[in-house]
Amino acid sequence: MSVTIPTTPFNDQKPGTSGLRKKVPVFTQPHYAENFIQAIFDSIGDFKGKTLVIGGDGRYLNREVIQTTIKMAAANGFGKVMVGQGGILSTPAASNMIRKYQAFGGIILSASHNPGGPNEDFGIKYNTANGGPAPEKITDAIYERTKLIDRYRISEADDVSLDAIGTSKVDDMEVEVFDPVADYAELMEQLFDFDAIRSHIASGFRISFDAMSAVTGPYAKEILENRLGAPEGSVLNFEPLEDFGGHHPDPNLVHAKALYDAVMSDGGPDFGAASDGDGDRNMVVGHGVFITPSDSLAILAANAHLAPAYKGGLAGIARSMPTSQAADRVAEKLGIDCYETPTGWKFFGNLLDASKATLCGEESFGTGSNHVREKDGLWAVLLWLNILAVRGESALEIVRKHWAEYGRNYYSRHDYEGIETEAANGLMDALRGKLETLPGTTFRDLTVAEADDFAYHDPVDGSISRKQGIRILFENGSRVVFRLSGTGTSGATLRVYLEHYEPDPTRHEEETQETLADLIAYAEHVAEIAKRTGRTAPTVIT
Ligand code: G16
Repeated sequence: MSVTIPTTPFNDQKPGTSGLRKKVPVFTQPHYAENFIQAIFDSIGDFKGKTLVIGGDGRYLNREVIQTTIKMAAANGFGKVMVGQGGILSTPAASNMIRKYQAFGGIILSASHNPGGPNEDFGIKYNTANGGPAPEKITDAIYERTKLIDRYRISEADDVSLDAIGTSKVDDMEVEVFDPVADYAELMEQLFDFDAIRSHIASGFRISFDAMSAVTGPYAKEILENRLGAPEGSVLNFEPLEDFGGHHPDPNLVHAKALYDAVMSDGGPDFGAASDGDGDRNMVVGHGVFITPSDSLAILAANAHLAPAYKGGLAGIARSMPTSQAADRVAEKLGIDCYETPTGWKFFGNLLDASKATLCGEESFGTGSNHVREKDGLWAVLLWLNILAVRGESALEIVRKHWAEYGRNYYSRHDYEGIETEAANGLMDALRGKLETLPGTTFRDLTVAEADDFAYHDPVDGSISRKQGIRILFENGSRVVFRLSGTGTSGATLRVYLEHYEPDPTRHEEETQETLADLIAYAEHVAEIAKRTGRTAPTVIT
């Protein structure tokens, strides 16, 4: 039996870069999650009798909202839901399930790399039938619906058991609880040369993978240890925990520092990697070298043909605008297109669906391909392992050779987290106001060539997305980009992206922050960060 519950709108349900992310106490307000889920169902067309995939990253509130979603799906007329066992399903695995089983769409419960727990973050995201995050026209429609919503429908059935694999019913709707790892592991076996990776590991190549007490643990255990033969203990923090052990499940140099230090230490593993809360991000570290996400995209693109799935070459590469231009150089050499999109994986969907791009990547530790429509942390690690196994060289050698061939794009992102929203908006508005006056101005050895507010014209559907970040480009090829994060849950986060291109191989071993010092000083000079935000240093440097 289902019932219709009257409700009133909340005024803060605008999806950000990747779905709706809020603190848990916001989500646990009566009707809050239900309103948003109903707004999704009201905005996605006719799904009567169709299948919905449901999963999450296991964080605090995951199980409760999964039960709510199942009951609302039944009351709204879905024919079937497929739910990851224990409520667990990584974001890339969810994308695969939607595609493989031709579901109408999916609901993913995650706040990605943000911390979890009773006072931390939670999130709800809708993915469409191609397996990718809903494009802006759908997220805009969902937001408009949240402003008017006056009722939602929900079944009064009992909770479904999420722990046993099998099928059951909620009213007329079928519920299938499935093994969240099996289909994904099978897909990875199809893409990569598991035999080559297995023998490389058997010959003594040592890897260490930090699952950060998040969703990737069961996937990494099965694939890296069980199927590829990495010794037990190669996968660290493999049990998904509701609060990620109190840590940020954010694979970067700050939050995955223990792994980084271990790989860098004398006698440390040959290769280390970490993934985030919902398994779509990756950080990769070779013994002796941290590989920036931008460099990783470029190196993977240059070597992808060494893996079975990409041996026929790439159709094109896509990167988000703030991601360094290292991949552009690879695309140029390969004679393929390189697309520059706004931040947000949803912008890659059209390019992948239209076979314009095969590999995509972002500076925010995301890399992926046309195998699903989400970025994919373990996929990136396996592509690296496949390349390392075939080339038989260390990651450090591969990186150095890549820089020697293409030049090095020194790159860093400075984040100013939790600043006042008004101050952050004021800073961006002031920058916008002076864009026209910047070309031709100089600062130390830098001369501004161009300055604009990035707008993206989607080459597939013709849509235009404006105000996607301020770019200041210098005559020597360097860049500074300013934008406000769309994934934070308190105040605003200013991101400053810094990039300097160095073609000279004798200057490829410099310290990154020193190399970027003039650009860092310019960012302060042009944006008046300290004066406007009261911050004299970034919160996080990656
Ligand atoms: C999400 C998006 C990414 C984006 C990242 C950072 O990742 O899917 O495309 O690059 O947020 O966005 P922002 O700079 O607006 O905070 P995830 O891993 O958080 O889902």
